[in-house]
Amino acid sequence: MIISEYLLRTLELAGVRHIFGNPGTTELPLVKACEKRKQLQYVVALSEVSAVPMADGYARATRSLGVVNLHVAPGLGNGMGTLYTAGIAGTPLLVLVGGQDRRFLHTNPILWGPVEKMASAVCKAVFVLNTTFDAATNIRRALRTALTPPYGPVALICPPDLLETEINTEPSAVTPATHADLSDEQARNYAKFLQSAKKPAIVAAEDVHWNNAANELEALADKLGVPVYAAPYTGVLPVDASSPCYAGYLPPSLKQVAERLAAHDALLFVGGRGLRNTLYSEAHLPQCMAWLGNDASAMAPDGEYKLATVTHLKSALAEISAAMGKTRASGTQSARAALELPKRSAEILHPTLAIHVLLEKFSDAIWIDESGLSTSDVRQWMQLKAGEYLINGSGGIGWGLAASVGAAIGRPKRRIVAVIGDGSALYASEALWTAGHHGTKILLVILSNRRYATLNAAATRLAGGSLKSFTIEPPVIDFSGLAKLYDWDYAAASTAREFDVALGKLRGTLKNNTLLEIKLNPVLEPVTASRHF
Ligand SMILES: Cc1ncc(C[n+]2csc(CCOP(=O)(O)OP(=O)(O)O)c2C)c(N)n1
Ligand SMILES: [Mg+2]
Repeated sequence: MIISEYLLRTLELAGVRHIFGNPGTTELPLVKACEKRKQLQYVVALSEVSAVPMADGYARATRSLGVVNLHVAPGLGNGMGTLYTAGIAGTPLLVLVGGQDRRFLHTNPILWGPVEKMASAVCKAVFVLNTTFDAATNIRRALRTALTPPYGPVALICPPDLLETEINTEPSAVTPATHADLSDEQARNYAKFLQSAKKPAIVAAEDVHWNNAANELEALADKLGVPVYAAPYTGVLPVDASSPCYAGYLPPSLKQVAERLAAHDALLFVGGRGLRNTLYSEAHLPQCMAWLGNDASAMAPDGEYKLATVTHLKSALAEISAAMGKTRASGTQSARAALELPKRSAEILHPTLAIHVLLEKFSDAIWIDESGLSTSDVRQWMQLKAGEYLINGSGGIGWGLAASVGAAIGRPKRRIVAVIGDGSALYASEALWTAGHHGTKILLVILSNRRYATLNAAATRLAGGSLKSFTIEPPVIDFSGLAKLYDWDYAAASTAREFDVALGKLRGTLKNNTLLEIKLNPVLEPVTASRHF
């Protein structure tokens, strides 16, 4: 069979059903081979800027490998910002990069460039199909590396002439490498670490999702009555937000993190590679710390871990619970501090109330949140399930809208709600076309404050006040035009009364992809805005 068929059949055996990409000449063999497959579909995105987050959103929402195809040097370059994001959030992605036909590579054909060098800046490993002798092995090697933790993007560079060449090898399933379980002694040490502390806490991050360990984490936390914080910028919610142990997301300011955790004398970090933070602040975390996760590059945020083990979290957390023996029923009270809502007025639409109503109405949805200054409000009141609240995780905006399209393609039976700031919505808005083309039924809520409000909040702290450059009007961006461009339904609300009417029309299953624009008065800030940094 030809190498492209070998590649696709090997991917199918790993459960891959979609390849997201923006194709070019170098992709002809791959696209042609995809069209011959029954189980596997090539999903066209209108740019690489949307193809990568689509594959990432798909992977996170389905907890499986995402595959994305990028077109030689310019295509890979366009995808690098969001490949970076997938790497930070630890998403397993296989990146099929179009190589250039090797028969004329020496003539410097257009689109050619240092693709291996470029890919290696944002991928954990880069493999190349060089000859008929190494092609099958390198396909298998790339796939196995992508499926083995710590997860992240893995590149496979595929010259089209080689993809069309025959090899005499039958595809078979690739076995990813797995992490070892904890030994009895290790499990006892972690149990002792938690049980000998007066007031321990757990800080959880993405590995919990990828290791399918949310239930075991909750059981462990419950057993001791320990609160679970999501580490700042965690790209996938690691524990049910409705669980009493969920203590909320830590803010990305080290100073605020230290304040939130000050009452705890011991911290167990579960997954993650450290605390992602922004805007310099001095902070000290004097607690005794331990770590469990998939990536040995994780560093203690302050000092050194007393215990650190690379392991599979699902079994490790269950082993630690078992090693604790019987504990007194903890009867955990909700670990999340309550906060009062602003007063409702029919003629005003407060951003906090808008988020609160959306969370109540769509509590059963998978949420993609890139709502700028409103993100802390979402986390304050959300009751979403583990794995069903997604954020970019890197701070790189322009990810959420396209990620929601990938999530909707991967989870067609679920309602997908994306809440996106007006600035963030415009980095890769052509993803709306792919949604229309595939008949998804996404509810996209755009928070239209005609500002980069987040940057103004930062400027207020660092530069003495808002800056003119962060106001993105005039002209006022007309999101009804964007909806029309891609054949989405459109609704808008600028008062609580209009918002109620618009939501009333969104009952049940949506008939079409729907863009709901919330026109906000920028003077009204989300009540948790101060937690943003
Ligand atoms: C890829 C990328 N480019 C630029 C930025 C800088 N940035 C941070 S927040 C922001 C504005 C977000 O605006 P919007 O989505 O409207 O949300 P708001 O701040 O208004 O709530 C920008 C440009 C970034 N974080 N990532
Ligand atoms: Mg905005």
